[in-house]
Amino acid sequence: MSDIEIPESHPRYESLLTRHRIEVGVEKGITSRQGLIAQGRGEAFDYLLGEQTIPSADEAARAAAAHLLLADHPVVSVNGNVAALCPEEIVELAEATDADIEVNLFNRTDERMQTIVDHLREHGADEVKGLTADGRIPGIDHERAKVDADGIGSADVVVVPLEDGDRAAALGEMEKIEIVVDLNPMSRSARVATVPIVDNIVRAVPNVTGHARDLQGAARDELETIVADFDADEALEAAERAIRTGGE
Ligand code: PTJ
Repeated sequence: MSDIEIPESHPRYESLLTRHRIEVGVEKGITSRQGLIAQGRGEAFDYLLGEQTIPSADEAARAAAAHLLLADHPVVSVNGNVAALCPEEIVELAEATDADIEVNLFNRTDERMQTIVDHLREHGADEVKGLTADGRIPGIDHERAKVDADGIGSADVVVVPLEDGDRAAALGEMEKIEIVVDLNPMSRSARVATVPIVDNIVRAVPNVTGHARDLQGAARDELETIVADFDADEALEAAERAIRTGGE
């Protein structure tokens, strides 16, 4: 199954390709089997959004880029779905924003951690954090709480794509600026985010990178204005409206 060819002319080419990447991720031990279910949930929302980046998600991506450029210590968190879907794009985002990359898993095992770290290195990452696990996110149970003290533990801005609600809330309690990528605007993660990007991770990550490159030379006060002008509640409402109207 993992070596099927999907013709580019297929009307659902992008969606099928994304599914295929997740399947390969499971076969390689990168993605958890639960990751398949998570992908299915995401796809349902993506379908309702018209499988496109809606304008409010683009604004959120710009605000996310501004936050990352203003940050002292930004970190991009990577789980098994993200590693399978867009490893190169994550490396490019980290390069464009001078961010660390840290593997942080919901279903954590040492073997999966190492497989994902190696996979990201094969896709161009120099340093990947997450294996030291000498820090904790307070308020959640043991395995899911593990982070690197000099990574997510001490980050001021964290990108958490496809995060579970508990951990997103706990990271928020740590006073970190959280950029969440989640296709479900009603999910707890999207609701606790400083910047919720309601878009498919495969579109959102390169979009944030593009905005970061555009804003690279911008003055600090311009970046601060972009951040201040972004309204998370408005972005979530716009996404819910788009879902009701089929992405219009
Ligand atoms: O690799 P691990 O062990 O860290 O586990 C990762 C998963 C994703 C399995 C774990 O975090 C999990 O169970 O997540 P949930 O609670 O199912 O939440 C996943 C959220 O991501 C849901 O709200 C989905 O709508 C959303 N989602 C799924 N696929 C995508 C997505 N959002 C953006 N892009 C996607 N491709």
